[in-house]
Amino acid sequence: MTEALLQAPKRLYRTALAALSPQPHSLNMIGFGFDGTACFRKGTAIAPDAIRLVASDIESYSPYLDLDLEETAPFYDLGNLIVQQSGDPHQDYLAAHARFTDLTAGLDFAGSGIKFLTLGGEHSISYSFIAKYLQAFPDLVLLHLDAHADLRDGYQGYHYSHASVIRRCLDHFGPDHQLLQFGIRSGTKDEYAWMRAHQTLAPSLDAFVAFIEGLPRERPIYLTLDLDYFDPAFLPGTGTPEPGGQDFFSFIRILQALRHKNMVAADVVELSPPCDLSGNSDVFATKVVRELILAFHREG
Ligand SMILES: [Mn+2]
Repeated sequence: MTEALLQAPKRLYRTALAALSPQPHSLNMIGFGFDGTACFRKGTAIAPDAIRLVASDIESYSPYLDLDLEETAPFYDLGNLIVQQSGDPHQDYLAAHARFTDLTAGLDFAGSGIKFLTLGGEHSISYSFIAKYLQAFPDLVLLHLDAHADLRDGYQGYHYSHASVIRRCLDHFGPDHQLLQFGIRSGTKDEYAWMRAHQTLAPSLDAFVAFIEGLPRERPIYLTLDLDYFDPAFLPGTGTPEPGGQDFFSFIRILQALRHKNMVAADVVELSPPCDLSGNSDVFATKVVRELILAFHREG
C-alpha cells in the first residue's frame, strides 16, 4: 500500500479505541467526508469531526435503550477516509471509492463480523459500503431512512450522485435482497411509481417497525440514514431540507426494534454543520449516532 488511506481525526470518538484498519467482530467507526455531488448546499465534509467533537460533551448513557457507551463492548474509530478535492467531483468520488476498496480488499465481511458505522459526507458515500455488504450477504435487508427517494438513474450528470445512491445499490441486488424505505416525502413521479410498483415505501412508522420486528433474528440488516429524514424544524443543518419530516422519537422506536436484530452496518449522512450555525443540528446528529452505536450492542 503506497498511498495513505486514512487520516487521524482531530480527536477520537469518546470511548472508541484507535485502529488503522477494520477490526473483526467489532464495530468500526469511519468518517467519509465527501461532498462533491451535493447539489444545493455543501458542508458535509466536516461532519465526522463535528460529531466526534460534540460526542465528548453529551451523556454516554441512553435512557431510551438503557445502555451506556462506557459499559458496552469497545469499538474502534478508524479516523477519516482521505478525500481529495480536485474540482472534478466524479473523479474525486471514484478516487475515494477506490481508497475504500483498498482499505477493505480481501476482507470477508460476512465471516469476520466487521461492522461499519460510517459518518458522511453526502449520501453518495453510502454506495461503497452498501455494495460491499450486499456482496457479502445475499439476504441483506437495506433499510433506507430519508426525505428523498434517491432512485434517480444519475443526477446532474453524475452517475454516483447523492440523488441516485439507492438506484446504484439496486444495481447489486440479488433475488433475496430486500429494500424498505421510510420518511420519503420528495421525489419524481417516476420514483414514486417505482416505489409503489415494488412496495418499497413503508406507509407508516408502525408498518416500518412491524417489518423490522418480523425479520428473523439473524437476518443481516444495513441501515442508511440520511439526516434529512428528520424535519428541518428539528434538524435544519442539512443540504436539502424538506418540511413534513419525522421526529427523534420515531428513530428511537426504530432502534428499539433493531437492537434485537442483526444490524451489520449503518451510515449517517448529510449533516452539514455550516447550514445550522446554532450548532443544534450537530448535537442532534451526535445523539442519533450515540443511539446507533448502542443499538449495535447485542445482549446474550
Ligand atoms: Mn435526502
